[in-house]
Amino acid sequence: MTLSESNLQTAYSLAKERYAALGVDTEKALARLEKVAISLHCWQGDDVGGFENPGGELSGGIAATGNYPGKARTADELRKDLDVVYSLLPGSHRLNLHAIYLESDSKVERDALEPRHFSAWKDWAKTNGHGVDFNPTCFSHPKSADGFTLAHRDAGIRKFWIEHCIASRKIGEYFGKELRTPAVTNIWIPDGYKDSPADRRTPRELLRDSLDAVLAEKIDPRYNLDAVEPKLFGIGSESYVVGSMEFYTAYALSRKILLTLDAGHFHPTETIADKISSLLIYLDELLLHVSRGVRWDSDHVVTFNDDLQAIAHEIVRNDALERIHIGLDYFDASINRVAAWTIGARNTLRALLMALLEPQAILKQYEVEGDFSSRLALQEELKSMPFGAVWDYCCSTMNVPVGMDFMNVIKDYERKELAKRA
Ligand code: RNT
Ligand code: ZN
Repeated sequence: MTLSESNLQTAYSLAKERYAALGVDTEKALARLEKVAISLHCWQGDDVGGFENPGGELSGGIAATGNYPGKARTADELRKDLDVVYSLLPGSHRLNLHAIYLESDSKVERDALEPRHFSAWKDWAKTNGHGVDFNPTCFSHPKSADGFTLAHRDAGIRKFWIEHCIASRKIGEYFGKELRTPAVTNIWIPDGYKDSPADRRTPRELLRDSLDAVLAEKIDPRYNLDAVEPKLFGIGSESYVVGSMEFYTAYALSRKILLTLDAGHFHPTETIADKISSLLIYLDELLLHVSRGVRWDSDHVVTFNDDLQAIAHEIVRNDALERIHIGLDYFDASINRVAAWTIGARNTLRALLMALLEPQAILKQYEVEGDFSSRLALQEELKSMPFGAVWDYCCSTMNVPVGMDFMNVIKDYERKELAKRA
């Protein structure tokens, strides 16, 4: 570490004093941050490949680009990589698993998946204290080759995907029971058209009916929570996506399930931060896929940008840390994958800490008084407050590397482990 322990303490004490002057208790903020569990997306570790069909092509209008060496080839390798990531994050975090990350000696069709195909994940999660979230994989499969799944016009194909989603909810329930924390099982499907459809309505009616069939069986919310994820467009579904924001917002509201907001799924200048307060008035809980679109839904590593800060601030301002499940969703194959995970996750935590350090009471008071000059002045001053010192202190007291030191761990792991993978 470049900073001595005593300097780190001093920097924190000074920061604490500055925040206290604004009525913000840094200790309270740190205690709240400690309880936040980020759901790490397993698919960053192997470019959304999974273990159902090693070497299979990624489809469904999403793409991982790059060929940085070291991608996980087996579930054991993936868990090993994840262990490194978790060791570099302050706090205790979750795993977000996709159905194609099953483990089985023989081929299992997706509509026949069972909890036992995930028992090694369950054991590992139990040992390490991770909650697990789950996702049916409705892409990268011959039955999704024409771009349609739950909204397919062929009843047989719809049935296959309905069965897969039902199996996925049961796997979510299994994780929830075993790990004593509900799994959020999130349904995202690629269904849509490259070019202007003649009929936008029928696929949406089919999707509604398929989802109703998937959700027909009630599962105890202590074990499994259901979520649906809208999207504006994908590669090959530029003109029309069946599961749009309006479709799923109305669906989630009417069926009392969760709505997922992925930061990369909207118009390029549209951010998800402003959607949170509206949706929380009507929906009990949300799931976020924190991501970063660059020009399109490119799933870049989450950086500490304005969008991320705005999302974190809205979660905190709405006092919604318990109602919003925070997951990450990106896949960058052009850099060290362990670093990609760690950088995005650390940024998300860092943004939440910054939000927890906001002097909400003063800002709100300025607003109520109509003193918008002071509101703006303070908002801008906050940007250069010594919040980095609080973050460093947080890392140090939670025994994870401070500053760039986490990269030493990753470089070391790259030399000893990742470099050996062909
Ligand atoms: C795709 C969605 C979806 C996927 C994962 C792999 O646009 O964001 O969440 O990224 O299911
Ligand atoms: Zn997503």
